[in-house]
Amino acid sequence: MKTSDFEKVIDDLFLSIKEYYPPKLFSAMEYAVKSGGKRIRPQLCFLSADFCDVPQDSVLPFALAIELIHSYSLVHDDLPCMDNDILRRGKPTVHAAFGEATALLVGDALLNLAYETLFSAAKTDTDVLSACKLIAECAGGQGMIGGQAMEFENDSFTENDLYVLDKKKTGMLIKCAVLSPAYLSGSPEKISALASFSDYAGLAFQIADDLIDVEKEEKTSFVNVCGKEKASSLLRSLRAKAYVSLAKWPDRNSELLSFFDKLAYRNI
Ligand code: GRG
Repeated sequence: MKTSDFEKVIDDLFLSIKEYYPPKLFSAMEYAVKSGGKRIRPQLCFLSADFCDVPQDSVLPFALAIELIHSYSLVHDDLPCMDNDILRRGKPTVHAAFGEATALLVGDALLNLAYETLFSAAKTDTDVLSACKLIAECAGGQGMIGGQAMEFENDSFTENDLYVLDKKKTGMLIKCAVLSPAYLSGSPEKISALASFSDYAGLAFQIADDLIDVEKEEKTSFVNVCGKEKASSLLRSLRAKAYVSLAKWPDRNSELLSFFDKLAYRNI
């Protein structure tokens, strides 16, 4: 799906809910979701659907829900009680623009909207239901929220701790974006290959982020804990493993593999 088509889907979703939401909450939700995100997870979801020979339309609710979950996580992550950031994507964060109470509610409302989207898709199809459950697990306490909690429950991290933390905090939304389409493919082999690929992609995405933010000196940065050289060499070895994981499908793997390179070797 073209990015512009996905933006139209988001616009339509917001139009369809507008009359039911208090105006400030609605505006702040729109601001959170439509302020220049790269839409990495939806793109991965559609590429994975192509790889699995699954129609992109059937994974659209997954892509949408995952992007809503991603958006809520950034709003909450920026709050004063978490990272206390006032800028995101070069613009005031949601709490800076709309106030802290609204930002908290924006996150809650986006998360619930994500599950409304998934429930509308699930009906009685068991593969779709399994994919929806996967998304909920990846977003929750054993996934992204669990990773975020680890960060606040510990003062320092070893390299091994970071593998666990990043696999959860950053990796799990990437994982469900890549893996949920595979659940519709009925192919255990592709499910297993994409599970590995998504693990490597999630970790590579975070290490790339740490290399970009090198001067931030965060306690959870691979660059701080292991050094720049080691982080770069980790990236190279993740790339090699990602390529091996999809090597069995040389005629289908190129789009996902080039996207891996975009994630791992980006500079924004
Ligand atoms: C607060 C529940 C809760 C979770 C927070 C996602 C997250 C967990 C925190 C955000 C901060 C962070 C550094 C996360 C690592 C993943 C990451 C680099 C997110 C940014 O993703 P992009 O680059 O963002 O896809 P855009 O702006 O393009 O949407």
